[in-house]
Amino acid sequence: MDSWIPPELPDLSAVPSGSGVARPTLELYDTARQAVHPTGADHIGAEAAPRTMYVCGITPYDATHLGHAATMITFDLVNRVWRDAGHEVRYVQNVTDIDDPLLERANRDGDDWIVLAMRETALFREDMESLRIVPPSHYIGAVESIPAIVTRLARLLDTAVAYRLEDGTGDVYFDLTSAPRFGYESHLDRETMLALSAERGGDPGREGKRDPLDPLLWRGARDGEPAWDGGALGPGRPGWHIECAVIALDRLGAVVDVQGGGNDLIYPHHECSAAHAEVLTGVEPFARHYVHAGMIGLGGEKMSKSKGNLVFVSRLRADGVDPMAMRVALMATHYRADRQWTDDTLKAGQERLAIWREAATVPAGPSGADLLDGVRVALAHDLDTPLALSLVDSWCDAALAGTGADIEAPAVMAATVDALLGVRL
Ligand code: 5CA
Ligand code: ZN
Repeated sequence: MDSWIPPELPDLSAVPSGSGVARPTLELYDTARQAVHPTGADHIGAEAAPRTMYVCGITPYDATHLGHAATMITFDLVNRVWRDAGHEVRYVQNVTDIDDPLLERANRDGDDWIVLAMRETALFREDMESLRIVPPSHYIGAVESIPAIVTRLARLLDTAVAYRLEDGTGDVYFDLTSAPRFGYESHLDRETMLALSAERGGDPGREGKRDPLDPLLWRGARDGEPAWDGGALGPGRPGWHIECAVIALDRLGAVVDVQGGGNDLIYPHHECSAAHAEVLTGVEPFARHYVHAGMIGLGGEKMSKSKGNLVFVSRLRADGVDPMAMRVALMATHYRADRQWTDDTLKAGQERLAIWREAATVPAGPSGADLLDGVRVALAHDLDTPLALSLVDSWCDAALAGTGADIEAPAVMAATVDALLGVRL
């Protein structure tokens, strides 16, 4: 499906590096390794190879809240840092445009699920554009991927990795014994997996499964629910985890550099997607880095559709809030931390942005090349935005105090925050 219009990216390659050091390698925390690890370090010819990233996108209802925005900004930073280092980036994001929660919401509101999904996806695109998020190279819906999913599932049925329940529903499950390393990504014990699975769309209590944790691959057609031709599977619709696995495999190959999303997806979603992909290809691990953004909360709880404690990007925009201030506010804290959104968070972002804008207009300031180097190093270290933003603050304070004689520096500062942090002054 269509993504959105890309922001203009200033070219920083003409700015001489202050220290003359080579561009730092992006290091990211990998949930599977439980450590910060350099990206691009684990494969032959990695230096010249394109970087690949799959990010779990929205289920299109209640979009775009600030939690979605924070997660999209996180992976936008990965994209920008890689590009700045000269890498080609192949980036795929999905839209879960068929799933139980989408149908439940459409039923609740008397909406057509297709209209709801199209409306919310359109709103998400607008919000992404306003936040200057570089669009994915492929923006892919689950529905348009059904034929590809069916082909892969047929293979899993043939090889007995998938099994059909014998209760007449036509539901097909993934046999977890085919994935002996299951759990390597999330490191959770079985009890926690059972609890999270029940909470996050799984059905550990379902009768007839070989293992309560076995995830759904194909849901047989039900009265009143949309269904597609599944060939040997029978009519129905795909399960959640297999959608992301197939979209990623089809567009990016058997292994991706980064599998991304919020930390609410660590289990079961990313554990199961990885298991599906690895059984389909025979190659592991599916992702060289499993990268997870912390949850944005409001009023002490995770911002979530089910709780309804949402602040929408579009609402703030309608109230006249500059999306660049939202971006600065969300980057003021580290992406991996679960954090609360308050009025003060936004106010601090707005004040900071105003100072940056003012400083960009001074005739000269401290070295722009040093600032660029500093921001590059900060971001390369697991996207340390608090440090990167404080370096910009320090440069601005000094420039506004009349310190420094670099007449190129105000423009370099503006280009740095634009290209690397996505903030247009
Ligand atoms: N469609 C699935 C992924 S395949 C999904 O989780 N959709 S979502 O609409 O619920 O979330 C979209 C993205 O935003 C996911 O990466 C999710 O992990 C992330 N996300 C959801 N809520 C928050 C939050 N409160 N804070 C940060 N990120 C969030
Ligand atoms: Zn996903």
